[in-house]
Amino acid sequence: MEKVIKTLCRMCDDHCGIDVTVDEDKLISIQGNKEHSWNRGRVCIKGSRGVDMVTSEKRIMKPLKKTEDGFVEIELEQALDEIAEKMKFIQKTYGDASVGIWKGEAIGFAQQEEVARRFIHAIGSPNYFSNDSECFAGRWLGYSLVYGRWNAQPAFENAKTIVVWGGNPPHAHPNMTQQINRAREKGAKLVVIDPRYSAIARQADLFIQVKPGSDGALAWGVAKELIDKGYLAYDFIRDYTIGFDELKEYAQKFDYDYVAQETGMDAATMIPEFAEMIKESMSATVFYVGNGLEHHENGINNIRAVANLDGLVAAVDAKGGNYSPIGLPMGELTLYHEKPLKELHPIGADRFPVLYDFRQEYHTMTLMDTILSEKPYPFKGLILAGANPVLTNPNTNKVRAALCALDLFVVRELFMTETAELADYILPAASYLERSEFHGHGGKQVMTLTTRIFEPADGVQDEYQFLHDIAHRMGAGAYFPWENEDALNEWLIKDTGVSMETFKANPSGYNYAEPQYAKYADNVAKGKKAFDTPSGKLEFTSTYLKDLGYQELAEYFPPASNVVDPEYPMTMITGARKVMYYHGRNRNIDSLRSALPEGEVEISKADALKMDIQTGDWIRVTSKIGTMEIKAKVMEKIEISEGQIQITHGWKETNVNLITHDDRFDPISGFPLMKAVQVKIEKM
Ligand SMILES: Nc1nc2c(c(=O)[nH]1)N[C@H]1C(S)=C(S)[C@@H](COP(=O)(O)OP(=O)(O)OC[C@H]3O[C@@H](n4cnc5c(=O)[nH]c(N)nc54)[C@H](O)[C@@H]3O)O[C@H]1N2
Ligand SMILES: Nc1nc2c(c(=O)[nH]1)N[C@H]1C(S)=C(S)[C@@H](COP(=O)(O)OP(=O)(O)OC[C@H]3O[C@@H](n4cnc5c(=O)[nH]c(N)nc54)[C@H](O)[C@@H]3O)O[C@H]1N2
Ligand code: SF4
Ligand SMILES: [Mo]
Repeated sequence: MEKVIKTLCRMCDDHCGIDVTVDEDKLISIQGNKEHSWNRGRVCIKGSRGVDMVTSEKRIMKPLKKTEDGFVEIELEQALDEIAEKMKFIQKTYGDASVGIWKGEAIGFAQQEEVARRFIHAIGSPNYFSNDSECFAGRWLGYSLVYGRWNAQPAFENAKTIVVWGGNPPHAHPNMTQQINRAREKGAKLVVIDPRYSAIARQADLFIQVKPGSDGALAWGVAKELIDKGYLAYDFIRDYTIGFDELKEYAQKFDYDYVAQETGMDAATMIPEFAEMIKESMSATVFYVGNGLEHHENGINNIRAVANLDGLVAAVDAKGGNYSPIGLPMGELTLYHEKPLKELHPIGADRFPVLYDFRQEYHTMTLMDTILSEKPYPFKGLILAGANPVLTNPNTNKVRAALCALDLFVVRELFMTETAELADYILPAASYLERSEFHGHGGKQVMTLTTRIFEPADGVQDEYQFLHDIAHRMGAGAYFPWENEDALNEWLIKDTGVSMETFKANPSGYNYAEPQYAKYADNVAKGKKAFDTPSGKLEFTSTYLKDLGYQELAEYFPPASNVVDPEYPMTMITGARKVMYYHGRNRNIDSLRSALPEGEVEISKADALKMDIQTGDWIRVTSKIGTMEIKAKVMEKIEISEGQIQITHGWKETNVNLITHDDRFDPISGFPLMKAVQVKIEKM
């Protein structure tokens, strides 16, 4: 008897509503849930292929322990006992902080992230790591430094001008593309800023092709234009911002000539055109920043410079601007209020203090150095879940060396990966259809509880159960009083005013609140700060940053790649998403792999002609970090500019992170240089 069960897709972090058809305990198919307000029945190519992932014969279903003869299967109880014993031994020998936990993109955020933080803190270590050392936290920091800790969500559907700045939603966020399309049907204009003529760029009313890492110059040029033309939200600026005079003065440097020189664009034509569009929409302008701005040595200031534009036109908490959704008061799982963290000496909190202040997490690149150098203290034990840093962190050779140097390396996975191969123990993880957790949906005030459609097989555990079992074995059980994930979920919603029955009755999402705009004005009316910044205002200038030795204004520093290095004359972008893959994932799903069977370097026709390169030729790419080899794909049109190449990460055979930088960072966020890497290329 077939039946359809509603839950959320987790083949990416977009959480589309899905209808899962099962026959007894057999998974038959996955389709879009038409009733879910987020995706309205659509799923992408990965979503439906979730069937192949969950039922894959390649899945690891028993705990594995590394021995001299390779990996052998062991019982779960033995694995848990041994891991807990070794963790205790390491802490006793080298200190409490010598162990850590690392949560990857696949586990997700919210409760899964908080459980991981809680665990490591409960056993006395502050060392929590995640993919956020190179993802999203850069954008969040950039915005939060301007607006205060602020969850900026693009309200595309009500926008009149949409600016996609360094993102490519058709590949990376299919639902955003739908939202953008719906706004455009109502007349919204689309501006895309990207070095590549990407899928979204092809749909733009105005496409601005910039050199990688030069976005700050464009943002300041736009600020100058808005100021010169008087296209400003004067009342908002007067009442709710600080630093406008300084901003106005600094912007003067960004005339058309300077912006053209830095970005390579036709600034004299395009900046006025861009500003006219903004004038038509003002607070209904969405400036949406993607991952393209984060992986740079000047990333945060560039993002701050874009966030400043929100302030100039009051596209802040606005219908059609960047909106900060009202949250549900879920139970707080982290222990920061109970146990002071700084006293536990998190690795290098002094190196990137802003990252630490805002995120209470540390930096995976520094972790590699710490493991190898044992400075400032030995770090010997790591639990890693839902990540594959051998493919996804910069400088693969160092990542491998560091992970191999650990005394205890535990990986929680569905599959044998390049990272799992280095582990002492591999523990089989529950897939998204075998666990139950809460997820919110972008700027919508909708929360969905996912359905555990299948019980995890013997030996397979969800993340909570595993950490619960280890914590209890290590004497930290008091922090994990909830017997299982369901009990935890009950606790999480206890103060929300929404019952479990309500969530279960609404598997297509429970809409707990209506949007509320301009909350900063309400805050003032209630005698509170308008924004959660030191000044209480939106900060064009930050004394917090100044006091830490950074620039008070979002000053622009040209990327190193803007000056051609004769030894490494090309600029490499990495990581442009492909819809069928997710970082290192899905290469083992034949139905997805057939669409793009191998990695490739995208190169302009002009460069290919100069070097006599044709599609399919092998190319050697070298940076100061290392060398890799990969086949060429010659781009026919303006997809990529002369002097630039693009390589998507996530390929085992052609791993671009062999040559990305773990030694060059944005100084505020610590994000690595992965999108304006200076390289040379040779035909092999
Ligand atoms: N299918 C698929 N979807 C994904 C992912 C995946 O791996 N696969 N990953 C998910 C994750 S974790 C993330 S963080 C998001 C990322 O989401 P997006 O940021 O939308 O991802 P990308 O497709 O890489 O788009 C980045 C764009 O920035 C451009 N770019 C590169 N450098 C610069 C620059 O200096 N300036 C400007 N203006 N643009 C630049 C690139 O050419 C590219 O088109 O995607 C998520 N969605
Ligand atoms: N050069 C370059 N490198 C990049 C980027 C770039 O743009 N350029 N982008 C970076 C970004 S933005 C990010 S977010 C990171 C992401 O990098 P990671 O955090 O390493 O994420 P994934 O590669 O998606 O790794 C997820 C792993 O989790 C496993 N997995 C899948 N489902 C589950 C599950 O339910 N439970 C468990 N326990 N495991 C599961 C998968 O099999 C996979 O091996 O990559 C970064 N790396
Ligand atoms: S965008 Fe695709 S992979 Fe991501 S949640 Fe939706 S259907 Fe799943
Ligand atoms: Mo990411």
